[in-house]
Amino acid sequence: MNGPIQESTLQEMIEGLRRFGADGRGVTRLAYGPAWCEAQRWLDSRARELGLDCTVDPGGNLYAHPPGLEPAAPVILTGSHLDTVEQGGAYDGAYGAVAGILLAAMGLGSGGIPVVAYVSAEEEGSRFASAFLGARSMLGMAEHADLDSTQDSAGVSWRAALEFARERGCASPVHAGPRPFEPLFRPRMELEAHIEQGPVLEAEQKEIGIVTSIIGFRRVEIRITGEARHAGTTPMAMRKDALVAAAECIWSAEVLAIEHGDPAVATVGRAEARPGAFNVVPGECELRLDARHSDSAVLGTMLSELEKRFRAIAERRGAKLDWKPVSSHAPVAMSADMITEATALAGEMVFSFKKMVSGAGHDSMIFAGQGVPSMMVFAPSHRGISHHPDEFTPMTELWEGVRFCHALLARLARRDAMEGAK
Ligand code: HGY
Ligand code: MN
Ligand code: MN
Repeated sequence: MNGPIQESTLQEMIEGLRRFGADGRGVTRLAYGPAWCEAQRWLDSRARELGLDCTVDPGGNLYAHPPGLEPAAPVILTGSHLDTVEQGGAYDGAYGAVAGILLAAMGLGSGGIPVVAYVSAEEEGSRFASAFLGARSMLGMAEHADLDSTQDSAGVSWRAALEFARERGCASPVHAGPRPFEPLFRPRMELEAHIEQGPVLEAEQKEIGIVTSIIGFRRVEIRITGEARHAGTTPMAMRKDALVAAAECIWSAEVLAIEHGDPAVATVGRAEARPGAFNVVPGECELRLDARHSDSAVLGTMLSELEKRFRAIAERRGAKLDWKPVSSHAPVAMSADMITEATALAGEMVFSFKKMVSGAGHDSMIFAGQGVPSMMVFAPSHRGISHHPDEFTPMTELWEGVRFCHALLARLARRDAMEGAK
């Protein structure tokens, strides 16, 4: 690729990436699947055209780095995730992954601590409910047993999915040592460019968001078991209808979140009733619950209250309830130092900005949770739409975010060099 990296480069790569998993409406690119593999190989080749070397790790994460960079070198990591939700948009994850590659390329030859781009394998939990498999494997946070116990809804294990990716050059062999993954680089800091996925920046006409903390969330799989019976001959008073019990649970989750007030949210994103016939009272219903709050203690209270209310509803209706937590991530603060530098820089570059809490989870929360100074820079989302095919941000606004991150990385590298010289 020749010529300077500019807005058209970003546009060409964002629009090129969206083809992988495009399903006529939105983008569905599930971790380690065929579209995901093709997308990762395409990004690898584009990064090499920009003068970077690329390495894949055993977790299927792609790194784009200065040629000849020693593994375990201290670096600044910048990037985001490659996977999407089902029927998602073209910017969630993709923007930060492409921006990371451009930022690493723009940093070539600038001296100081190297900037390394990461494209994490999986963040959403769309295929593997436990979520953040990418960032967790980047940081060595997994046991060999997890590779078999972590399975998708078709019963395909993480290990088998990695094998599929490895056969396509998208992952390296799992380590034989005590842990399957070891960090490839030592991140001294982590920076993630991402779309806001909410309406605030556009409504307040701010160019960027400086993320101060990321909300905590819990996810639970719930199974309600009643009695499947004939829909015509079973009197209402003699039913144990699992779907009606589920409906009351779903409503009680909304009531509880409203009782707590913002930023509390609770969502049941999926309800699957069986057998699903017109003329059979549903005997079973599975729910997927996601609840969030910026305060860890309140989040814990919300979850125990939800479990209590759900169990009371099932009991009153003569149904059985199984409650299976599948992921739990505490709220995390972003690096105060990085926020200070970003705020000062925004003033100097005359960027309109807003400091804000992220209501969405991100890879950065895994880095921050492991003590890596981390921060995020948001670009606005048009009408706050995300996790939807209509997700959109004008390219000029995405490019402004890259321009800001480029200046911020240079500032952080200088600061790192000065601290190193002390
Ligand atoms: O679910 C989330 O908050 C993120 O988009 N994975
Ligand atoms: Mn995301
Ligand atoms: Mn997302």
